[in-house]
Amino acid sequence: MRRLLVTGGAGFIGSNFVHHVIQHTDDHVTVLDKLTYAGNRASLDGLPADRLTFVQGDIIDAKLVDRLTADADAVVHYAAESHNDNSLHDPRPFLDTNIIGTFTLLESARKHSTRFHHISTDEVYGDLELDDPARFTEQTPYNPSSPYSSTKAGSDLLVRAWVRSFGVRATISNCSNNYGPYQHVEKFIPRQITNVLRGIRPKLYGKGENVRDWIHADDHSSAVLTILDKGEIGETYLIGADGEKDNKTVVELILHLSGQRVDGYDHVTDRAGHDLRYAIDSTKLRTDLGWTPTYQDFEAGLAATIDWYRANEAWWAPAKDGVEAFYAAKGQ
Ligand code: NAD
Ligand code: TDX
Repeated sequence: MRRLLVTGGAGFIGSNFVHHVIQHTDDHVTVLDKLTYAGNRASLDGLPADRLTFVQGDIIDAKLVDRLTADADAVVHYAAESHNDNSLHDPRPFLDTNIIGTFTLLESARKHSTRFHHISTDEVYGDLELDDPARFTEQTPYNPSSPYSSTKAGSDLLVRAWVRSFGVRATISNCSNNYGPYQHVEKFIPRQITNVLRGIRPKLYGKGENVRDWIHADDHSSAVLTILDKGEIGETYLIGADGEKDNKTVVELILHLSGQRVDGYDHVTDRAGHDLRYAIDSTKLRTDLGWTPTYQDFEAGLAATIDWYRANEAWWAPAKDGVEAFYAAKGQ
């Protein structure tokens, strides 16, 4: 039995990871989460009390981080400010949590010689042209576009420096866009699903030609566990499941699966600096560590996600009106 400290474990991907770990291993999980607007304790409901300890706190709190890291065999670091649109509105919390928070955790991992896995994003590589057959690899140069992605890039570089300079036993993964249960309604797929459930027309930024490379959150979790078990210290692994789709196709599929007319959506003001296309080449993870994704059928995964939001309105409803008011004020 390993003792894992999971930061951001009450967020979307972190909570999916905690569910996955408890189902598939004997590990004990301690979650450290500030419960910002994006965190929800209810996302961990139903998990066995003897396998999970929940601590509400901030990753920039060095004393708290030190105490929790001292008791952990490994830290899996998900906590972040994660939404591009928020980072365009108010970047400061992104610097505090994504940069200073990661620094604080690294210093603690250094002090206690604790294994560290850093969760990051493909957005650190910037974007690709729509007609470019290239995909991101571990060798792609960093070129982030937004305040969010630049702070994630900064945090990745801190991890690399702490490995090289101080011998911290860390790995990094950069994953593509996740979908699945427990995702905040500010994000694209849950926003459109819950719009349809509320009788609001889905909102597509610009022409909707932008491409994202979708992976189910549970496949992200299995990849992270694989890296934790078998990854080589100091290495970066890209995580993706060959799920490229343009946004227009995704909105039309949500409408179709919800039994609505597929043209029943609005084009709204585009995002400033909107990245065109992300695409992941995950050959290294698959070949070196033997990982493969389970959710190969996007339409089936999306249908199950729509069912989850339909069945769990009490989980998302409290956030919905505030999110829509935030977007409406920006013409989105
Ligand atoms: P999220 O916004 O749903 O969850 C973030 C969690 O971190 C929340 O529970 C929040 O309360 C917590 N948190 C924020 N600031 C904190 C702080 N200072 N101290 C402690 N806890 C804090 O985010 P997500 O979509 O689940 O993303 C999780 C991680 O995965 C992030 O590091 C993100 O960059 C990365 N990532 C996300 C995606 C995606 O598609 N969503 C893709 C690749 C990588
Ligand atoms: O209402 C919308 N309409 C729309 O067209 C919203 C909210 C988004 N979009 C577009 C913008 C993007 O092209 O949909 C796409 C996906 O948007 P988001 O869900 O905001 O995700 P993205 O900006 O691609 O970033 C996500 O993936 C990488 C996560 O939020 C990041 O945390 C992760 O690093």
